[in-house]
Amino acid sequence: MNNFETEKIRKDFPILNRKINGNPLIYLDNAATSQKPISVIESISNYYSEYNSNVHRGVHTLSIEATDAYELARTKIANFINSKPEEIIWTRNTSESLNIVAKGLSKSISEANNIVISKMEHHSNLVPWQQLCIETGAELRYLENDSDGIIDLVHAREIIDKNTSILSITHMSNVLGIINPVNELREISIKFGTKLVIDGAQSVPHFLVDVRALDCDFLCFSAHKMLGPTGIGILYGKKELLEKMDPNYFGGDMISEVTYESATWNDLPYKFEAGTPNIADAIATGVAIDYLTRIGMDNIFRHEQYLTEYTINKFSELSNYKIIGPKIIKNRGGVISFNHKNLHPHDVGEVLDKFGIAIRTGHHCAMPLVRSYDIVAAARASFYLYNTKDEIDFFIESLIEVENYFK
Ligand code: 7TS
Repeated sequence: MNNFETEKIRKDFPILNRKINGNPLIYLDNAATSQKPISVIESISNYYSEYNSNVHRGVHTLSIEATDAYELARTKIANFINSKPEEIIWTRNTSESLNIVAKGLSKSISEANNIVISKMEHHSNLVPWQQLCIETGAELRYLENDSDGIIDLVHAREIIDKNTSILSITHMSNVLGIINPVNELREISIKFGTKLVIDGAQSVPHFLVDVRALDCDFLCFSAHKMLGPTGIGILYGKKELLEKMDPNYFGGDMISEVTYESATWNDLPYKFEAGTPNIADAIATGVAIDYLTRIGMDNIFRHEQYLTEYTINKFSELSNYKIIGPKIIKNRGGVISFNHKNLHPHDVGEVLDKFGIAIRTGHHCAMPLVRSYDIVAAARASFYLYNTKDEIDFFIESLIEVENYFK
């Protein structure tokens, strides 16, 4: 992606015109949430001003329009990840999607089983499995990785066995930026019938994820990290597995027949969508998908890799800052965690904010991973399609200014 296109893209994001503390906003906190293009923002207001109505209920025009738009958005998601619409369930976010899977599979887990995850999981893909193991007596096993985050596949072959019911792994780490070898892990686990769950919160927004090619059983991601609104997430599940899985929530829309004594469940995907859904935000998510598709996921990933490589090279000139994670671009996305050898990351983040630069600092909801580096927090810059090389230059200059600020 050349600079001209990035400049064109930037015009679609009204927030990028903001000044923060007198400086133009440089938004490098995309792993936390992305900014939204005007088409997504307008889609929400258009829904409420033109056709706000409940879905799957009415025979009136507004309800039909709302239902059509809501279901079209589901189809757009399905096409985007190469699945079928009935395999797409709207949730609140990645965290809820993962919790639904963990709860839904709980009946098939016993103390004879083990569940395998990595040591770099976001709490959303760690705590639900930890809780499931506490409830069922199953063993929670961890894949090992080196300090760059590279998973040890020899060790993986040792711990994944015939009792491994679930292998749940983040596609891309929100701390290290590494892209995990999900294909290899699928190959290792497939002969045991292990269910593969992928946390796609950091992958689906940034590169093409094809659930058929990956042969994953579940994929969880959030709209807000991919130009869409907050409050809406996606759970993809293989049809045959979703059909066997119990729903977590009961109520309107998710039933087929109800008597005073019992109830039966609606078809997929509605079995998992109790109550009035987040209609406006689902529709706006479809608009976000349109935007990403128009730019092209390959172009987006290439642009982010270009920015990441450029930033990593620039960091080598900063003697007091150290990157946590791989320093090469292979199998890596646009998330760079780093620390100053003397300054606390929160101080670094606060001074950067004075220059208009937004980064995240903290444990990034991956406390055990961050602690394994003998630190309590890290600073993190994360990129998206609207970031530019000039912004990176200013960011790097500002990191030097941060040092001067505390001198
Ligand atoms: N999994 C990964 C890999 C994530 O990065 C996040 C959010 C989640 C799950 C949870 O997503 P949610 O939409 O349910 O909150 N990660 C971050 C982050 O890195 N900074 O803020 C949120």
